[in-house]
Amino acid sequence: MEVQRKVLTPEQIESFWKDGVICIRQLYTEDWVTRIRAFLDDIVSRPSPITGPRDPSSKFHSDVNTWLTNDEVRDLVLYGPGASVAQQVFQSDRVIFYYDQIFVKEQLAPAPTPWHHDFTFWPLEGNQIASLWASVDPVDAESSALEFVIGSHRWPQRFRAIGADGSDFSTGETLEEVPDIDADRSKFDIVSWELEPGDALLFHALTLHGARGNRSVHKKRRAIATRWCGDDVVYRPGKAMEFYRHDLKDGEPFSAPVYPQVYPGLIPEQICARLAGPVFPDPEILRTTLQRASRLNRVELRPDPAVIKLQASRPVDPA
Ligand SMILES: O=C(O)CCC(=O)C(=O)O
Repeated sequence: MEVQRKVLTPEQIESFWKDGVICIRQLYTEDWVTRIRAFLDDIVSRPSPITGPRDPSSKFHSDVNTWLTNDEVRDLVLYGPGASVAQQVFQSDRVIFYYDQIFVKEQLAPAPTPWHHDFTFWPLEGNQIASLWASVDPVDAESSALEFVIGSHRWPQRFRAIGADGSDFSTGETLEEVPDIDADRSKFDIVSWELEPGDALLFHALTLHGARGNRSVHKKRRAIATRWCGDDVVYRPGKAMEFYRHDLKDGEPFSAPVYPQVYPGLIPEQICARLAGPVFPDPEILRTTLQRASRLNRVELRPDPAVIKLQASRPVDPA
């Protein structure tokens, strides 16, 4: 499959570093939008092994690492325009894919996305870390447009990692509370965009962002974020929940079969397992993560027990 590239202007690259977020109009072709729409609906009805069975009454659906089990998401990651735009803002020799996350807010889904930055959730260190977020539905303030605090990626603070459901992913570090931005929004330089399907937002891992619930009676807001890293990113264990086995050691350049190099090209021995079939979470790591989560009584994850059993005897990752 041919890799899609999109050329950013020098102004867009400069704005990314100055503001911490840019809007890239019509990044995804109509064909990609159709495919993304189809796989988002598919994932909502058949969640990944990490997320497990869904609560049918919920109007908010999130899932992670779906590229490892869904071939359509895999193709978007490996052959879509994400790696190309990340490379241009990072100006790096290599671009590594970290993971994908879906955020589907149905009509009148009340849940806001609390203000946060992503950096403190992730076992990474470096400055070349960004997410590419896009919705396959038109988005406006009513239908849960993402909002960003301009320039917050240049602030010195690192904030507590609180998930959308209130789960606290912060580890031993001393982290500050995210400021109460909604208490006085005039103190902050907040930006958001009305988007059409195909448009995308590229934002730095330290940029504070959030969204209100979906107040639209008519519009769903079906979105996917893909997360990308450049040359300066290293692995820092213990910062977040992990689900997959890899051989990365503290401080090593961030890349592994479950975090593959995509730019300047795939590395055959790294990507072969995923091209050969789905890659499931490591049962042992998943169990430990779940035990930790339930011990802390912080996070509710409901992986599909059948998948854990199925995978118990299957090596996940040849690295
Ligand atoms: O789509 C949303 O509501 C949240 C997106 C988000 O927080 C992210 O992609 O990091």
